[in-house]
Amino acid sequence: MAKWTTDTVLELFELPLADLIHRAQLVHRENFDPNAVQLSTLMSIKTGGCSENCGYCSQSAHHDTGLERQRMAEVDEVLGNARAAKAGGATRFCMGAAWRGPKDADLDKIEAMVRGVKALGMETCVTLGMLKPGQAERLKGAGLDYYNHNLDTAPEYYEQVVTTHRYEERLDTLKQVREAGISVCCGGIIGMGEDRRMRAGMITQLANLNPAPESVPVNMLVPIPGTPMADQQVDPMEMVRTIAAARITMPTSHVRLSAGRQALGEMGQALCFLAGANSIFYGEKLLTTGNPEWTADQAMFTKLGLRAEPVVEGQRRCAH
Ligand code: SAM
Ligand code: DTB
Ligand code: SF4
Repeated sequence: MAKWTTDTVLELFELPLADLIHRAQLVHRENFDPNAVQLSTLMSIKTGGCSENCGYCSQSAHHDTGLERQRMAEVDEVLGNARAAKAGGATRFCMGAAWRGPKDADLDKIEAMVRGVKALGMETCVTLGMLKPGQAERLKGAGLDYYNHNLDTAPEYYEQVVTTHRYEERLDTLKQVREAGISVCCGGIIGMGEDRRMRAGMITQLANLNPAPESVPVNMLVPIPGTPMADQQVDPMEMVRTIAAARITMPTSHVRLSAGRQALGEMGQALCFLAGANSIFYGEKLLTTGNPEWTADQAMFTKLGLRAEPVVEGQRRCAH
């Protein structure tokens, strides 16, 4: 039986902001140290030329975004970046590829990357698109901790975002990841022209996954010139409300304040942390777009009294 309905989640979105933040804080403090933030660093290991037509994406071959395509990175380069991320304070290294899904032959190199990053003592995450039977098991065998695969929006809006694959196919990959014993990182984007009810619908879908994703990245659209969504924008306060709704409906998940931190600025990010965000992408680049400098993030942490979470995600602080 579904735990949440779009109507009940929409009611959360419509609360006065102070009431919404108060509820999110109560849930957050019951389940986490409210001043700790988990740090993940991203690397694009295969850039551009993707067969899919996701309307927000700089890497789709269907849009003329001027992005330079790059072949799959070499294992040594990836491990060099992972070492630098670890030295900078990140605990998880996330590798992203612009694919509809990996070929079996691609996985040989991916397995080596996962093994290498794991050997550095970091948590591992990959986002490679849709998986075929057997692929999740191979990734698990290499030591993969998390697979990122976002639902991105409400089911009824998905066709306005992408037509080269279906929502059900995303759910199928998530099922394979779960069954292989890999933790799920699954979230979405706000600011793609959806309305508030659809934002609530997306959170409802995520919260009703059984179990809920261990990590929930909430992205605010980074508009990319040349994509169909180049001119979209959203009130940043909707980001705060979406994060609070994620926190309340997925109490023990890490909620990641993901793309959009540069546009939010420090004040906007502070509100997101108050709303229950407790993870960020840390490092000067996301996949193809910018992210705050490491030094700017360190200064923000000092200002807000936040500290990097030292523990792995499986070992949550819980009052009960
Ligand atoms: N190809 C894989 C896939 O689609 O799952 C992995 C990479 S894809 C770039 C990972 C996620 O990044 C997307 O699902 C989306 O949520 C987010 N994303 C991509 N471009 C974005 C943008 N311009 N603004 C905000 N989020 C974005
Ligand atoms: C996620 O939800 N956000 C990250 C990660 N998962 C792979 C990617 C954000 C990409 C932002 C646009 C870009 O840099 O291309
Ligand atoms: Fe971008 Fe992933 Fe869609 Fe490809 S499948 S266009 S990389 S979001």
